[in-house]
Amino acid sequence: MLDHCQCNVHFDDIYYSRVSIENEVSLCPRRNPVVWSSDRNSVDDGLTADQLDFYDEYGYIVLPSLFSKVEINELLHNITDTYLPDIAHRKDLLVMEQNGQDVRSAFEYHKHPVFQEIISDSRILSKVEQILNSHAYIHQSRINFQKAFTGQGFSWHSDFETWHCEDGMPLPRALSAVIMLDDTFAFNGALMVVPGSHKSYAVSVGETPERNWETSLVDQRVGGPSGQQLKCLFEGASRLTSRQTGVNTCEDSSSTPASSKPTHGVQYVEGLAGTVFFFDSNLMHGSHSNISPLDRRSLYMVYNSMENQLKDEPYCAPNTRPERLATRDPVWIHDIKRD
Ligand code: 6CS
Ligand code: FE
Repeated sequence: MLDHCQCNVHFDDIYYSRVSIENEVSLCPRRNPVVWSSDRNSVDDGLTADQLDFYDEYGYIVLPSLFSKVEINELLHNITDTYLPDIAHRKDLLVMEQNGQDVRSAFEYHKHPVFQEIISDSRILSKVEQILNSHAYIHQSRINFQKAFTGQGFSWHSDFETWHCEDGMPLPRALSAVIMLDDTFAFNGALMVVPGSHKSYAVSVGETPERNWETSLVDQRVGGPSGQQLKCLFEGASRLTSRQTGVNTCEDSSSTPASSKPTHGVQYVEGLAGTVFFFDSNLMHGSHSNISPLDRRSLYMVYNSMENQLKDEPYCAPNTRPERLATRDPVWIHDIKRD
């Protein structure tokens, strides 16, 4: 395995992306840890050593029944009866579906008083801080509605690619915790992940347009992987190179013989309401549209390490995104009360 990533010409930024032409190597091994602590000591409300190993290897973990039905109903009540009415005048916090009728996402709920408990709930925060091996703060919060019949999907992407390029997040030392608010099945739009894909960084082609965020949250046009990169990730390869042949080929970074190479494929993340799904910021994921009669609502909390706070300038975009999409105000870090 090469110990030097030749992904791009920007050697001062190992996660540079949104290049104008396809480079020699466009899929390169991750250069930072996934689980940032080196020990596997038990932590109150933390993950077990086996769970941490699973998260490290596959980039996600699904924990059923972390919240009770009563708690989920209370969250739903806070969303529909308090939060949405309270932000009715803040159209900037809402992202609508392309039909213009249905709310697709509502952002920045973590600043509202009714959600202070949930963002600091130790069932989530302890696991997050254990993985990140540091204190954490909310980088972004949003409620996804994926409404029955009309909720649209999302094309394949790595969140970190966007947070690095557009928000100035230095390293993939962040993760999402997702509370399933509805029973979630493959048929109502469950997120699809490529297990193991978090260990490769897919450099994308295409420069970030001005004010990209105005469209990217409905339809991401830059930052996503190519078909070839995805194919390699599905196959478990961590490099994509055209160096010798001029033809893109997948390369395994290990010395594993081709015949026993891991095939990661795609996994649906299913679970009943109350399940919590944690996934690494660089895990490749996407979803189908929901044409079923069942809503698939979920509460996203994106936690970033306190030691990985955003730079003033984005790495590969003309301007930074608004606070509602990328928190820069550390007050939200320190105000979180621990149990
Ligand atoms: O642009 C963002 O920050 C968001 N977009 C997607 C598709 N996923 C994660 C992230 O919240
Ligand atoms: Fe995402």
